[in-house]
Amino acid sequence: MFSDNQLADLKHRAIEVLKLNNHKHFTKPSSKLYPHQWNWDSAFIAIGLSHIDQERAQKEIYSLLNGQWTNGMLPHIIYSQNNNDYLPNLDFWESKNIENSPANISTSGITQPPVLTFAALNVYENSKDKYNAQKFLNNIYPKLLSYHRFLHEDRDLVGDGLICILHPWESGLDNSPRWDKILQNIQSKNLSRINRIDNKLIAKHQRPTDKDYELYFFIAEKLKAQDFQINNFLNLPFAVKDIMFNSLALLSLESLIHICELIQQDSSLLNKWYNNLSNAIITKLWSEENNQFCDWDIISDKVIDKLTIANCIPLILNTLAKEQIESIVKLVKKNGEFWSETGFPLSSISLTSPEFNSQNYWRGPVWINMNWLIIQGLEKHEFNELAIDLSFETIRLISESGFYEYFDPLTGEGCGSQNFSWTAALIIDIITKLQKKL
Ligand code: 9WN
Repeated sequence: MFSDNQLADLKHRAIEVLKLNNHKHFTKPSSKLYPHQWNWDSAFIAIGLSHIDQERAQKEIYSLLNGQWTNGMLPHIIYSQNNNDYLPNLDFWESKNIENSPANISTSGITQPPVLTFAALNVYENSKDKYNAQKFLNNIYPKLLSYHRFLHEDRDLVGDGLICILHPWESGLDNSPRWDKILQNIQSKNLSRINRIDNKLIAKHQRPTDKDYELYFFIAEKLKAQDFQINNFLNLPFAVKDIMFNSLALLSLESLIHICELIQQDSSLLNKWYNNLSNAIITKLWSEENNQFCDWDIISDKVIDKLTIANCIPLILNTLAKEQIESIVKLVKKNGEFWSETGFPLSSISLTSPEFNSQNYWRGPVWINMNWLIIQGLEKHEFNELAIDLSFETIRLISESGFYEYFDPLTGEGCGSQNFSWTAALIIDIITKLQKKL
């Protein structure tokens, strides 16, 4: 379907995108729309970089960990100084006033999906200079451990082993319809109008609405008012056991246990977290009624039963029952819920869902990190042919449309920002692995 030269050329163009977005010790998600360092973006970016420049991949992770708080929290944004072209800007979070935050770095006060530890292990595995990579793992291990302690202790709000997110931005899939009901139920007279920058750079219909933004700021203000420390979750406007976030935390924990073996550290505490989280995902986030994994809203104490690609991300786990694997594979294959006969896979929500909108952010478009995670899951459970088909369709989409942030699943049209870093980074990973196989 693609010649060796075509694959090499696309990879070369992807490397150029990462060069373009390189900023000192990290890579911006895109140069204008997202001019700072983002948490899970950097993890995906480091995976791509690990195939082409080990030193830079390691730097990307060191830079992210520099923003870590003393309670282990890894912020969703680490701000570059002197750039006020993004909202919320660094002053919004007032993180400098908070004891836990790093002294000379401005960060947000919330986190993002935990892909970092998985990425760090990938960087080690893809490295040429193993001596240096081992040193890198030794250096970052205490920070990774404290990060996971934060997730498994501070964020296990109910005490059942599952991790809670406190803001739609923490999900990474900000305006996913999974959050609609919770956001609709927030009754407040204190919503302030936000003078947005994002929708002046990108077509309005491709971004979240003004109302979404008002609610995002309102929820963040509430968290800020309590210094991002949670005493009573019932007072929070938003608190969810997010199925994708928990699956990524388990994947990352598995990587941390592996890192422990590599650098000869004791992993007994990690094994305890692992067993708790793994059992809790399988027993508490699997809905027999819907025959799918679901999120849980802890404030209303109710299941969230939307069907989105996030509900399929548990496929990356080792610990699923055969029926659970089969039900996800049925959803993600061609002519399933996310891949139409004539379109491009995988849409971010079910193509038949009433909320489906082919160009609006996380409410329909294809995102390359979602495809990439599903490819990892398919390979893990040996659906190799389907993994290769999805890999080639992802390559086709980018080679026809460019390195966009997201894509219309019906037409392939690129949406959001151009020259988006994780699109480039993950296609480097996909192509490199295909080149080894073919
Ligand atoms: C808010 C940077 C980030 C991604 C998120 C994506 C988008 C930010 C925004 O961009 O979110 O964090 O301003 O919309 O939803 O997943 O990490 O690429």
